[in-house]
Amino acid sequence: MLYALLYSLRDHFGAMRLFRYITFRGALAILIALGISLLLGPMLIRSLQRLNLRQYIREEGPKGHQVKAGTPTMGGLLILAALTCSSLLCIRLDTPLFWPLLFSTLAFGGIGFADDFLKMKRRQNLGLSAKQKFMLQIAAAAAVAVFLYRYQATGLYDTALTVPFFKELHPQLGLWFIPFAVVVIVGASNAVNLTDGLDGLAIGSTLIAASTYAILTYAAGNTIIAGYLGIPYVRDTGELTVFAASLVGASLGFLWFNAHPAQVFMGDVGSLAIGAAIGTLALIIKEELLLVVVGGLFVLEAISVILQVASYKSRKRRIFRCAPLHHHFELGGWAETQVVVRFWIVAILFALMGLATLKIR
Ligand code: 57M
Repeated sequence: MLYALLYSLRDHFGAMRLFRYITFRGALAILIALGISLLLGPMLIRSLQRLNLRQYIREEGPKGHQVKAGTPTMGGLLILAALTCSSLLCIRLDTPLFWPLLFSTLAFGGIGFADDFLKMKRRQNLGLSAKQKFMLQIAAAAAVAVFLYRYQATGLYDTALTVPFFKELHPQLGLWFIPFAVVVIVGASNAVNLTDGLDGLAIGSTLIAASTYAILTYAAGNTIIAGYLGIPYVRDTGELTVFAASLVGASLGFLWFNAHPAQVFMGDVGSLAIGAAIGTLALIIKEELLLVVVGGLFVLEAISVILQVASYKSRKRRIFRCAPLHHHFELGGWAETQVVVRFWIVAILFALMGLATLKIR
């Protein structure tokens, strides 16, 4: 919006030329999202407390978590407000693929909101049924997947897969792109959701993944950089760097309040939305398989649950003290902040590996 309003004034105020640059508007988006978060955060936390939208802690959880009972949740509303306002202000609104990306983020946020709200209303940690939640997620992801599939008719998008390390390999998925895209978006959303189990863990990991995808998006939207790196050039996606930057700013802002001891949890409204945003962005810039590397921490957390459930169902024995992985280390004697910061270090290593694959092709 600011681009449309201010760039046209460049003849009168030379500084307005800056609004032409994605990097400038990206930096501005970080600051605006951070500012909105820090400004609205205390008010939102007070409102959540007043409305008694507080976390119910499951008894079977780690004993140390009982002290967290009563912490306000649904703080993801703050993340979505900062992300949406900052993006709308700083991005060029004539960017076609911004709208399915924003739809995916807010649709998953809406599913999470419904789940959180029902949990609070029922005064227990049971919101939507797993089946209801899953069906709604598939429906929302399918809408985005079908849009992207049909969008390739414009010649501005290709459903062919990008395979890390194999520059020449671009298997055409055709109609299979739709179920594949649904798996990417729903998988990313639930992986972030599972990760959100310790103060600052999910939002700090999001900050790392969003920063990495801001770099990848800028590269994918720039013909020269994309050509040099041998990655797909996806026209008009450079603007989506501003969306990723807004997510970086919103993550920094939420981390201010979610750092241990957390004043607020993001709730499913935040975790489902964040995962959908990152998954959809990865699909749009054709770096969907790279998401497994860049979002490696989220993948590890999800795999730990899959292995634990499979092992318990088949052998009646657990592999981990408790899944997801962060609880295994917490029950092993690591302090919560030790688990979180060490998991952030692992997330940074995964992100660096993801960036390194760009040249190794
Ligand atoms: C999402 N939610 C946190 C908070 C946050 C199949 C099974 C693995 C499912 C999984 C599960 O329930 N996942 C739900 C994780 C919860 O956080 C709330 O949920 C939102 C995110 N969706 O925003 O509102 C708890 O996490 C803690 N927390 C913090 N700080 C934060 O900033 O301390 C969250 C954010 C909060 C708070 O205690 O209440 C969660 O952990 O439920 N289940 C689990 O993760 C459970 N694992 C488990 O049952 N493992 C089993 C089997 C099923 C694999 C096993 O290992 O045998 C653990 N979580 C809980 N209790 N609460 C352990 C038991």
